[in-house]
Amino acid sequence: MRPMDFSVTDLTSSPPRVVFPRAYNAAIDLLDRNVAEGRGDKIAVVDDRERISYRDLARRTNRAGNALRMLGVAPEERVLVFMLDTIDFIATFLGAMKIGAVPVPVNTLLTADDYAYMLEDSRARVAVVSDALLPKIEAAIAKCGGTVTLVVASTPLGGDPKTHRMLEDEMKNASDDLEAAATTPDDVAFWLYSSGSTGAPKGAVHLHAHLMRTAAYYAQGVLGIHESDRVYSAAKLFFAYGLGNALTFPFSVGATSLLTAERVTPAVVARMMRAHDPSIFCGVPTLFASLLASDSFAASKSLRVSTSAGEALPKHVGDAWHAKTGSHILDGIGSTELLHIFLSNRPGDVRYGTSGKPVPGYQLKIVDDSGELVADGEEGSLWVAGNTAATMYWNQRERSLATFHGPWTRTGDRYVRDAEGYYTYSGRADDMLKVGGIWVSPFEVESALASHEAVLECAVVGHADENGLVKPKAFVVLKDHARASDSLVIELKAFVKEKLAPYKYPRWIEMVTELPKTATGKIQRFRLRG
Ligand code: 3UK
Repeated sequence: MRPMDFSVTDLTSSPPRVVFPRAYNAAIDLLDRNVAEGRGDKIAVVDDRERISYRDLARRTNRAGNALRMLGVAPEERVLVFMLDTIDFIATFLGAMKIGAVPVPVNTLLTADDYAYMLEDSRARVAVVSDALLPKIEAAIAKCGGTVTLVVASTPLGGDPKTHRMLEDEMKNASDDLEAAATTPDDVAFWLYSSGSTGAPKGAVHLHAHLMRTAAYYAQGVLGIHESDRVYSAAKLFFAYGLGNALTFPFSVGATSLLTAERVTPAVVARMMRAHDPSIFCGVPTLFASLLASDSFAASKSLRVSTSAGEALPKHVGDAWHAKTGSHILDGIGSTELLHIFLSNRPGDVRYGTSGKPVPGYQLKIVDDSGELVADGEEGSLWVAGNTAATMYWNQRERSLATFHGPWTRTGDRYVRDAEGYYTYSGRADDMLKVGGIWVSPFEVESALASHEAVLECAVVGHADENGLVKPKAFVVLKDHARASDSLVIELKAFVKEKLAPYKYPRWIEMVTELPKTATGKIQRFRLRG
């Protein structure tokens, strides 16, 4: 039995359905199907260096799959994908899946300690790494003493590949014909790491069937993506949000994905808009706010809709974007666990300040502490059921049991539904912060700060900036309060930036002589918020 057939999406049934053949490989469904259906010459992806058709991308993916096989990657083994947004990222990701292996894309902004953990936890056989990121992975390998095989992919951003194997060479020597592994819709396809408030990152395990289902439910059902769309996702491919936006969704209908390896800035977004005229733009709230604040910004001529996720989109940002561009931003909430957006605004039904209504294909409930449904207008914990939920966190039984309960997944978010059925976000149940759409654990920032010689103790909480978007704020008690000064504040910020992913540093530091504590000595964070 070889996976040759494609899935069939039925959006007219309620809820929408995707039917899978038993022999199924998502890489074939996302790529080869476009060639089989006559879209072989259509441009699948444009990156900083080239534009590639579906036919050529299918071939390059086969080469990447064969190269990984030749490097000794067996079905079910993990391949760490530590890459910037390029055509090679996509060929590596889908090539690994096509041979039945399990690609694990990772956030490119983390520290060597994080990558050392992910290499050990995943037992990755091969790591494919963009040249510009090589020093970080070398530092990680030195820490964990792993035996992973490194393969370096060149990017326009450069970086010295040293004497490592090059992906380009490995692919040159590989056949562009590849027989897919005999997988099923329920086989493990890829993992995505997500961070919790304490403890190590959790590898959320996703299946082959999950990709097309997210495309059917959200991208086709809500966004109405079609073949003639050009999608630019400022959210990168390593993020579940970006992976859906820039790979799954456009490939599910034979549309075009626009990529850049460059770090997202308003200037880069402006250039992408000018150069490629996307019809769909995907960002996070902080980016929409900074685009609106930059004088030179103009949306692309063809822009018909934008999406926002990662954290709640402030109402005034949505209103200002609509006034400026004439098109709407659809705010929707998704998660690494559910893979993509399960609650969203939709075209023709946008209510800024809310997350909209459930995406058809998902069931939602808001419950109190005893698990009873709360009345409309009352706040409770949001749970979601849908067949795109991760099967577990890899090697984390306790944390899996706390999150995945049969068909239901606990989101950890607090929500209120109004009488008309719109859902409004009202905060996290834990201490986790979303900064620029990416998780930050206050505990991690605290331990970084506490490792500075001047610091006695500290507490980190979320604090809203001028746009109503949350950033870390630190309250610091110094060993010697007389040392409190502006220059020490600057030094502490730089110190944290050096130790952690830069987006995690505290934007404000307040020097205090003591922290509010309970009788038992526990810091009372709620007294520091606000
Ligand atoms: C928060 C939101 C309010 C919320 C994601 C789209 O963000 C994604 O995944 P993560 O695992 O984080 C999930 C958590 O982020 N959140 C996300 N979107 C919103 N809060 N309004 C929103 N619109 O706490 C959620 O539990 O990093 C987003 C698609 C795929 C994703 N993985």
